[in-house]
Amino acid sequence: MTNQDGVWWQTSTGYQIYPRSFCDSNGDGIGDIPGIVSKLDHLRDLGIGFIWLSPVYRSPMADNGYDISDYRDIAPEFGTLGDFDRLVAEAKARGIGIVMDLVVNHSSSDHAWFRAARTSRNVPEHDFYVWRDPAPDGGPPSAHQASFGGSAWNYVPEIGQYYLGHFSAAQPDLNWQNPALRAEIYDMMNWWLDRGIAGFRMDVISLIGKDVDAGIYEEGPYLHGFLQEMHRETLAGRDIVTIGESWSVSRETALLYCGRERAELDMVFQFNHVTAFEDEVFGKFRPKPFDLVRLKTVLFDWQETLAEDGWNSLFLSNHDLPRQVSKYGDDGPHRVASAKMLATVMHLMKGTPFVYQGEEIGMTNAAFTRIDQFRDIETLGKYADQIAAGVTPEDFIRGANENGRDNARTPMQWTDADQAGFTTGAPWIEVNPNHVTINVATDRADPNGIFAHYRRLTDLRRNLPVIVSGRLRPLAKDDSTVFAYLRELGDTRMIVIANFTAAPVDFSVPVDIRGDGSCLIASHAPRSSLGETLALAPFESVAIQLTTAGKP
Ligand code: TEU
Ligand code: CA
Repeated sequence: MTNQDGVWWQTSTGYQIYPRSFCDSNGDGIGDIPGIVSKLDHLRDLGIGFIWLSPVYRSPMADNGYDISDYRDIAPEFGTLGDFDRLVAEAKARGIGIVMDLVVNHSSSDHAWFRAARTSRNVPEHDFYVWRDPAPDGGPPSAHQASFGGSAWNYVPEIGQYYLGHFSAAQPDLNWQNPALRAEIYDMMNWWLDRGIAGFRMDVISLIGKDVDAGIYEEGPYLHGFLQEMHRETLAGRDIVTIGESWSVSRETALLYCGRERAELDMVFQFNHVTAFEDEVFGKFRPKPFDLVRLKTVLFDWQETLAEDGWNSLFLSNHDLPRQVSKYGDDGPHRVASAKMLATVMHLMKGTPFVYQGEEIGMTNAAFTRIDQFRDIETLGKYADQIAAGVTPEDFIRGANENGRDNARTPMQWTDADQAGFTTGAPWIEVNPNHVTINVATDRADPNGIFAHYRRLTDLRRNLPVIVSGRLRPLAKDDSTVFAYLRELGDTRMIVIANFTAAPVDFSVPVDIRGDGSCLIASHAPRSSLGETLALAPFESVAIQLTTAGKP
């Protein structure tokens, strides 16, 4: 298969659902699978091809499902296996596949395997996890810190050993060195694939090849061997899509995961454009100022890396990241224009775009003022660590409001009614008060709304091969106000130009893209020709297909 084949996951747009916050069907304040089924027409209208469903497996929900206690069952608060099968069938009837989240770097500490593993060194499940003896002084075997705060090593007095919880104590790492464990996972994957799902998004997959004793966690020496084995045992020969999440993948290693001849994954979720703006010491809770040239450099470099082989995923938001219109655009007076602009520049690059729930109506960050409003295990764990290190609560909350994960997790805003039409009960996390103006019903009623713009983008992708397969050439790389590029396939040339700022900009149009054409999509008045300069309104974006290009 080559990149030019235009397979379904290359011509489609993905949509991520965070089930807890999407739609509650029974008034318990928690989104659920019947709620998702009731909103499938909204997604069909948006024109997406598949849903990436964040975890719905049985879980004590320490990390909202990224801590699985039974890989072959659905969390009761989300529904039943029957509800899940109905979701797959109802989505399929609307041309939408269901991509499940596969969380196999770790399980929940409530999983039956772990409950057995911690009772004795002599049960087979013991070796399904990563155990080490105490250091000579009785303390943890290494200084490794958990992502969500505290030591990554947790002592179990009954057996006198520590287990590894790279994320938290509630998420013990699975021992991929054990072949019986790997066989259990492949069997489970086949069980879901045989139910008719469209693929997997693989949570922190770059961690499974770790060498703990060497202190190597990310992209360890066993990673690609395991992924190739997984491919042979489960993925090969199936018409599915696989996306591996990795916070460490670089341009140097990307093709090891998704190179066509590798038989591993179809694409990766990479975060180089996100980590570029994190503080080296304090991380995401003390973000660096935004810099458009830096953002473009990262994104354009990835376009180049995966131009001939592999495949890009295109996203600015997900359930771990702030709302994109708040982070990269303007969530005040220019909210609508900037939401459209961000969508345009992301969706028209080469790769598969992912829309995070609520992005299609320009949902914004939460603005919490008290730590008790936050729910996220990462935010609460880091709060404890950073307060202990002398950070003030006010400073911490400022950082959490800017970059914390709860921003993406406030309930989906369906209507202007109480609780935004998300629930008839008390939501598990507060609804953003701006739902009275920002909601699906209001936006969809507006022919110039954000939803209409996204719908146009999904439609263009399905119908214009230059968007799927064209080469990308960056334009005005060093311009700190405009995001612009050219896509080319045969004789077809498409230009995307976007003002990334809240001020008007006069863009000097490069000579070889001046000419006439037709407007494919525009945030403001349609434009169909490019002269010497293009006067762009704040956050204005446009895509033009040139017909007389190169004749200035
Ligand atoms: O995220 C991986 C991950 O590393 C994030 O926790 C990330 O570091 C953090 O948001 C940025 O500070 C995946 C899931 O997407 C996330 O929701 C889970 O909590 C995590 O794995 C553990 O399963
Ligand atoms: Ca519910």
